[in-house]
Amino acid sequence: MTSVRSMSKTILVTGALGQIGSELVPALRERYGKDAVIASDLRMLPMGASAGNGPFEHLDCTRIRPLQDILSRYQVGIIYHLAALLSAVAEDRPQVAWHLNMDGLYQVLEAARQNHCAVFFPSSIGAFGPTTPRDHAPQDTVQRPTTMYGVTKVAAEMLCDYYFRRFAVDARGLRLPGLISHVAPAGGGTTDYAVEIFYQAIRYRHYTCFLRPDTRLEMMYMPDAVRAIIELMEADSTRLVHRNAFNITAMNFTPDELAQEIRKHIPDFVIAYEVDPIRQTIADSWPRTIDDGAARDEWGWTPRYTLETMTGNMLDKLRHRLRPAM
Ligand code: VAH
Repeated sequence: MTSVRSMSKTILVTGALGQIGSELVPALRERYGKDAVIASDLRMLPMGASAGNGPFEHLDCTRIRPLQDILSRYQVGIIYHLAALLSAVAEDRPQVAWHLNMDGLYQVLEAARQNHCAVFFPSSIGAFGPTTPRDHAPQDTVQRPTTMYGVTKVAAEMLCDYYFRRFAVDARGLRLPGLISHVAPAGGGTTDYAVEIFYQAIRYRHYTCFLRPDTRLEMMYMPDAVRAIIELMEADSTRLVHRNAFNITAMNFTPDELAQEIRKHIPDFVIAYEVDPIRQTIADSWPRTIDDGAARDEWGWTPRYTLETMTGNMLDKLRHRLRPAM
C-alpha cells in the first residue's frame, strides 16, 4: 500500500457544511478538481448556495443504503468523515451524540470495507480525560474521557484501528485540538470561545468568555488543520506506525493570553468572564498540552501558524467582512 491519494478515485466528504468541511472541501477541490470531491451533509444547502461549485448530496450517513448509493454512483475512493456533534452539544444531547458519532462512523467504515475506500476520521484532544497526563499528553497514554464526546472519539479511534487490522480499510485520523476559523462558525464545542472572541472584538471590542481566564488548551488555525488532514491522507502508508489518531497541535494558550494578543491590534478590547460550569468541566478534563512527536516523525507534521500570526490573520480576514457596531 502506498499513499491514499495514488489509489483514490472520487472523494466523499460527510458533514461538509460544518466547521472543518467548509474549508476542507474547497481545499480538496483546489487540489484534486472540483468534480472529484462530493460534498454531503444532513443539512440542505442554504438557498442560493452553490456548494463551492461542485457536486453536493443530501446524506444521512447513519443510513447505509444512501451512503452505498453515493459511493457506487460516484466511484468513491476516499471518505473524509466529518459529520459529528461537538463536545458541548454532545453533553447536552448524549443519546443523539452516540447515534450520530458512532452509528455514522460504523456505517462509513462498513461501506468503506465493501467499496474499498480509505477513510479519514477526525478524533480530538477530547479523547483524553482527567487521568491522562495534563501536560505533554503522550501519543499512547491513558484515555478515560468523562464526556460523551470523548467516549465516542475513543471508541471511534479503536473502531478505525479494528477496521484496518481486520479488513485492511486504510482508516487514518488525527486528534485535533480546538480549531480557529474565519470561514464557518464553530458549532457547540468547548473551544468555541477562541473563534467567537474575534467576531466580538471587531464588532463590540468586548467579549464575555465562558471559560476561566487561565484555562490552557491546545489550538490550531484552520489552514494548518486542513493541510494536516491532506498531508496525512497523502502520507506514505509504510511510514505510518500509528496511522490513526495522531496527536497534532500548533499552539496553546489561555483566554487571558488570547485577549492580550488581540489587544495588540485592538488596544481597547475588553474581556470579561462568566464561566459556564458544563464547558469549564469539559475543558478541565482535557490535557493542557499534548506531544505531537509521532505526527512529526511519521509523516512530517509541522505547524505554520503561531498565536501571533493566527491572531493577525483572523483579524485581517474578519475586518473585511464585519463592520464594527456603532
Ligand atoms: C470541541 N472544538 O470543543 C472541539 C474539539 C478540542 C475540542 O474537539 O468540541
